Amino acid sequence: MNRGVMVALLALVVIVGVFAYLNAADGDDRRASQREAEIYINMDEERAATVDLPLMLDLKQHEFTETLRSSEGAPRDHTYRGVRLMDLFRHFDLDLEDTEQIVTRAADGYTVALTVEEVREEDNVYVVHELDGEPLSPKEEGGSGPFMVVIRQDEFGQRWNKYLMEIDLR
Ligand SMILES: Nc1nc2c(c(=O)[nH]1)N[C@H]1C(S)=C(S)[C@@H](COP(=O)(O)O)O[C@H]1N2
Ligand SMILES: [Mo]
Repeated sequence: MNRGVMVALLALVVIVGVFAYLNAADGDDRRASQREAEIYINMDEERAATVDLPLMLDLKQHEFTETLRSSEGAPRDHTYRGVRLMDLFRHFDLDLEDTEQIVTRAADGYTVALTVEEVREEDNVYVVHELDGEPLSPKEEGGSGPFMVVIRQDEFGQRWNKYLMEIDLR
């Protein structure tokens, strides 16, 4: 191998290394901001539970792939990781007997109403915290997190709720 090629290869290795390092640091930042984040669950207009990442990680994790049809480019497959919304309610012994509607609300005011039947479905409504193996980054960093509601049966994602902050049981 001649000297020029060696130097070029070395430079490449260093550049790739620096990017890998910066990327890992980004991931740490995202995890840190996610660790501060909380979701409130309200029942009959009163705070019934507070959900954070450690609590979520204690519940059964689910991973699945969906096609994201974003306004910002071509459709792409992404892998999401999170918990069933129903498992969160179960964890806090929130019984949905008298609940007519489940309303999720986001930091930007986006509001999505779900039926109890939808939430009870086996493989439909999730609160996700990871996208393609990385923590979801917050809105300020151009992400859809720190947490997002994914409704698998909503093919076009209009009812997915990015930047999830609150869930009302009514
Ligand atoms: N919090 C919040 N979630 C949201 C939206 C939004 O404006 N705010 N837009 C919805 C719509 S209409 C779509 S198609 C998907 C993807 O939106 P994007 O293309 O703006 O990422 O997110 C959904 N969830
Ligand atoms: Mo949309």
